Amino acid sequence: MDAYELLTRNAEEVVTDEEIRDLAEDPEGKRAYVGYEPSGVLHLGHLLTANKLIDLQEAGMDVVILLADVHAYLNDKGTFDEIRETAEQMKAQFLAYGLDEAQTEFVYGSEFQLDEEYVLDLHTLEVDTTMNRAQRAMAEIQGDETAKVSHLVYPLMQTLDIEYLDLDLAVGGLDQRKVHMLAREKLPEVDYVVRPALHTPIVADLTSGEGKMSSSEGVTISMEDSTEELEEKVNSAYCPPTRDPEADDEGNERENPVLELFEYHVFPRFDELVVERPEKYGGDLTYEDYETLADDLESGELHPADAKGTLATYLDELIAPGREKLREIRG
Ligand code: NAL
Repeated sequence: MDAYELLTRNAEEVVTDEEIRDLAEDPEGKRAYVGYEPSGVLHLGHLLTANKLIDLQEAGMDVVILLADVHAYLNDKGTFDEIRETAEQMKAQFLAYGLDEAQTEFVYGSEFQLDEEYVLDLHTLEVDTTMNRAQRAMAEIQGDETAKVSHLVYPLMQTLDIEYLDLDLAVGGLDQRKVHMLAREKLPEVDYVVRPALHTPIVADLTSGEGKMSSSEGVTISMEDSTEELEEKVNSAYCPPTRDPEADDEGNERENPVLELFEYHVFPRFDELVVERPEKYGGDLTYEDYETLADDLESGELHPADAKGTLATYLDELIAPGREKLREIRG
């Protein structure tokens, strides 16, 4: 796979394609950047961006993971000490998941976001940005709660981070796109350079095939799940046998969470999947690419129950090292 393909596969959007092509010309040692509000346990939402980070590392890029402790604090996620502790656990789980330790740098937001120069730059952006503009940028991250002043500062800080960490590429879920657009608009106004952004899709909730899969809303799978819990969640996942004609509106071909998990979580990490079936049901099936598996599910060649069993097996293999790590940490 060439560098451009590694950078862009499974991405929902790149801004802009031309800038990403430039980056793909010489990715060696370039810095990609993702930020997460620390939380104790990684779930599939985190792992989807992590898969992209692994692609980028394979293309030769270095990865900076911002443990966004100040952002989590602004978003009311706990006391500073609590947030710090969950960040340490998060770090261990990312490495266990398969990020290359030599190509990964972890940075706490509070290491630089409280410096005088940063704070003054932040105030400049505050002067320069209407409340309405900041609030719009934050809408998808914040959810439904009433906006606080901290929610307006949050996207401005995220904008500034892209400059302060000296990045070549900002990566995030599609829910981060408005903040990245704000950054593209505002950074030049304070004489900083615009960087390209890459957005991963938001995978549907496991049970409904709609909405955002995260730890707080809907059913997801996390590093905390036992093999049995994982199997149970996958087995009760929504898995319509045919294409949903209305799913196209969202830019999503099939809103089938089982297929989405194969596409975004399993195929990127395994060269080949084996669906084990008894001889009387046709024997084992082997898949090297997602499209063939999806077509077989839709044509009836692959039964949803067999697809789910296989999915659970591979997901379990992916989360097993992180699950072990968590057990170790928690004792
Ligand atoms: C992501 C987050 C916080 C700060 C960032 C700074 C630069 C780039 C990405 C960042 C967390 C993210 C979330 N807003 O919703 O989890």
